[in-house]
Amino acid sequence: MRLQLALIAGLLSSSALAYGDDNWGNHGPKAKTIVKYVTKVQWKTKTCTVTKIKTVIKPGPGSGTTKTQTEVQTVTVTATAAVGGKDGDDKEEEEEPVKVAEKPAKAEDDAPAEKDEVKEDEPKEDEPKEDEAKDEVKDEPKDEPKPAPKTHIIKAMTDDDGNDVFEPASLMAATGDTVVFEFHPSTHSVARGIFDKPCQPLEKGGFYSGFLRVSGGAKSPTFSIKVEDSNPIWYYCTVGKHCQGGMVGVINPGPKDDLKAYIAASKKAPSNVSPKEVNGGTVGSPKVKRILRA
Ligand SMILES: [Cu+2]
Repeated sequence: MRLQLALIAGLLSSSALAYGDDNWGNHGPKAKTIVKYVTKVQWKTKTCTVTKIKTVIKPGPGSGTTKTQTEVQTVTVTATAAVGGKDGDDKEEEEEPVKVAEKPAKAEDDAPAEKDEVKEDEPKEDEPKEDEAKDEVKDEPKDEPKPAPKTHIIKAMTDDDGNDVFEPASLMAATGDTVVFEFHPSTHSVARGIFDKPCQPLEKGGFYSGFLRVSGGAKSPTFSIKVEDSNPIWYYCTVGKHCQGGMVGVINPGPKDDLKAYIAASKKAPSNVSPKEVNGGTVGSPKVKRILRA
């Protein structure tokens, strides 16, 4: 294209504007003629403008004076209209790389945007994030089992050595968990106690199953309680001297809580006190006769 316009400029300068010379008239032998061609090429519009400025200087009427005549002729040609052909096209193609070169520059500027677009295309990669989200959702159910109540079983029983015991005597349970006291022969109970006052019931917020008498081979009755918090739950059997005999236990003992100390203190308890009412739990076998002792 540039060469195309340059050729046009040359042609116009040499021939297209030359016709004006014939119409200029006679200027006399002493006349001086100056011809200038100003060529302007506008690449954007692909036009070439050639301006012919012809100036004639000749002697004036008086000596020492001159008369100047100036003529301006302008011809504007659009390259595409003036010259076609494969060469021109090829040159245009040659010029395109320049534009292409500009495009990469823009491409660089747009590069982040393209990256963003890539990111937009990457929702496929974001899908894993969704998967992660799903995993998080999956994790939530994993967390849900925490509040989901677990059931712990503590057997109130007489061991092989004839000792009345809770088995296990110590366990950890989360808030919301259920602890099921399972009663085995012959007769036992469970009441929430106080660490500092062994074999005595906790008056408020406690529980008591009543006496549950079980014969051999019968289905074990149960007494279920819910763990309301993480505080230690001390408990004991209120039957006879079972508490003094060491039939005590604890749920969620603290690091400084000592079941052995509770057992030792219970042995010295002057009395084994039963709560006045069955409370604070659920008896699992209504058919079993509960005996309430004041
Ligand atoms: Cu007992």
